[in-house]
Amino acid sequence: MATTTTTTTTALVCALLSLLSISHSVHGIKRWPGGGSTRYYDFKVQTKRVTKLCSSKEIVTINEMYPGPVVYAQEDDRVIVRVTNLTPHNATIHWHGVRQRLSCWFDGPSYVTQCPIQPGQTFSYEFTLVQQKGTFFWHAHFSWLRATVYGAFIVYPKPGVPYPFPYPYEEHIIILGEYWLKDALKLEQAVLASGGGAPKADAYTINGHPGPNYNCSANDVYRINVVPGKTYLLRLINAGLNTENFFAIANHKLTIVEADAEYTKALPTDKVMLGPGQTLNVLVTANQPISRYSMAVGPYMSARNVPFQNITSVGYFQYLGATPNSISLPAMLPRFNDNLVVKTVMDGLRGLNTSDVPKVIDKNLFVTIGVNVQKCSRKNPKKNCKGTNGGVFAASMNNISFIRPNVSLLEAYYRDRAGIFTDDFPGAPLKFYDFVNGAPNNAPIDTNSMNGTRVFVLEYGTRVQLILQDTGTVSTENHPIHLHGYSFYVVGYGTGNYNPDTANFNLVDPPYMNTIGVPVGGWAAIRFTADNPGIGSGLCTAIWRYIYHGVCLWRLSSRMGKDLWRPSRTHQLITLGARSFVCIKNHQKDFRYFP
Ligand SMILES: [Cu+2]
Repeated sequence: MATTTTTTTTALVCALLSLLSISHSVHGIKRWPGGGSTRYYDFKVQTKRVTKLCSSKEIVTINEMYPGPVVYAQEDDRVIVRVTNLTPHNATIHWHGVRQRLSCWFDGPSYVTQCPIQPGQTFSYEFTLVQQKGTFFWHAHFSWLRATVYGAFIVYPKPGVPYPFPYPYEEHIIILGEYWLKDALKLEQAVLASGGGAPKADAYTINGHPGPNYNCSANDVYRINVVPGKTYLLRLINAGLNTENFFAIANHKLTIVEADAEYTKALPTDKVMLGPGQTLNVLVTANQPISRYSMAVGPYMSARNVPFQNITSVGYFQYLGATPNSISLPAMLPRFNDNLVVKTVMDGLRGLNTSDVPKVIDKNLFVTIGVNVQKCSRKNPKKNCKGTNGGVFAASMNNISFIRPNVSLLEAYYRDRAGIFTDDFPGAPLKFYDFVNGAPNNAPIDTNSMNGTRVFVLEYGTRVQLILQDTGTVSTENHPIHLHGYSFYVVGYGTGNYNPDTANFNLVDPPYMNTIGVPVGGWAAIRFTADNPGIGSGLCTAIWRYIYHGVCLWRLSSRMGKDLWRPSRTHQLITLGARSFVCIKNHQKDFRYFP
């Protein structure tokens, strides 16, 4: 079991305080907090045998729990999680949505901010939840380990600070996931070897339970018992690997009050869509006749010709006094390709605390996202060419596919090691064309992307607008795009190619999010102020099904001074780094993406 204790700490990094002069804003940092309390957790990465869907297998878990232990904290708390890796696989943990103010060393993406925690090693994550509260989650950030290594991360407001909505009678965590009968890491190896797409999940799950629509799962069902008349807060988290999902409860309205751990204006709806990495808090009032109602999770698949699981995962929303084992009333989920439902909910979503939306922009970035097909080459022998037209799938941003280095990029930057990455990620596509209907090179024949480990440099304090444009090289698709180190205002989105003359922006009350589903065949505009030094990444949370990741890295200019975000007082990273600045090569389970 996870253990947690609370102690008061002194400000560990107060020495840094005087160096910071960041003006007060709603979402900005006022001053460096020492953390109200410190929460300690002990995570053991270990395997566990589970039986699901008529068969059993070993899965990787934290503390033999699936989903993993819930991390609880309060706004401005310090969180310390010691992770001990007892498996033969490399591992890291990412704290999804935590902005990691000056603590990017502990963000978790392997090969970006740290080397993986190798078998037998221990690594402690330490960070402060600076002005952050709400529903977060954590997950493994190494390969497909995150298929089973994930859990909720709940941050409450400070004592005495109320929610901006009526206090619920109870709250429940609902984590959506995907489950494969085969070993997730072996599946990933097979996908990498084939150059094609990933096989569909064998089941969707709610808190690890597939529900009665799947074989052998009549009793493998998540249920919530509710008292008639009471209002419940559901903390919805999509921890799935590849699939965007709809969620609905039969006959019940959901009122969205928080998205990606930031309050929203209350938005009533019948159903919601969550891409991998998105979280939503919804209120549900048990105001229907006493019965058992289905909570349903089904796919949202906007791309063409991609195989996906179409069996709905069901849990029970069961009233006290309902006949046990009664049939549950079915929930109405949208059709798998219902883009309008997704747009309608997004249209209604409004931020609650939005007084610091950047109105003036210093830097306008334009990044295309999508999937390319690269030609088979000497490096991609024939058997690896199961993508469209005998090629190899490669996700890209601005037509550049990310090559994973064998070192931690953050350490490479911190130690001024040359030759690991280049500072030339382009702020706009090298070529403008009909992104939605065309191809990047000689349409439609040449669909190659370039490969590289390229970083975009932002000056500290830059007010950034980033236009994310979906491309249709293989197929247009809704891409959930996530930034590390920042939340951002979603100021606009639309269909087709982005056109600044016709684009409509909301600079008054846009939602403040960390993951945005860029509309299928369309674009989204996000704004943020670059005030969190380090190296972060912008990535598609659902694009793991392709061999190359679409990743765009940013770093802030070193003018900020590296002292501000040096490794923690424990010097753990320095020590670990001295040994493993070059992350261990060819570990038996750590296959590399590129030979
Ligand atoms: Cu994240």
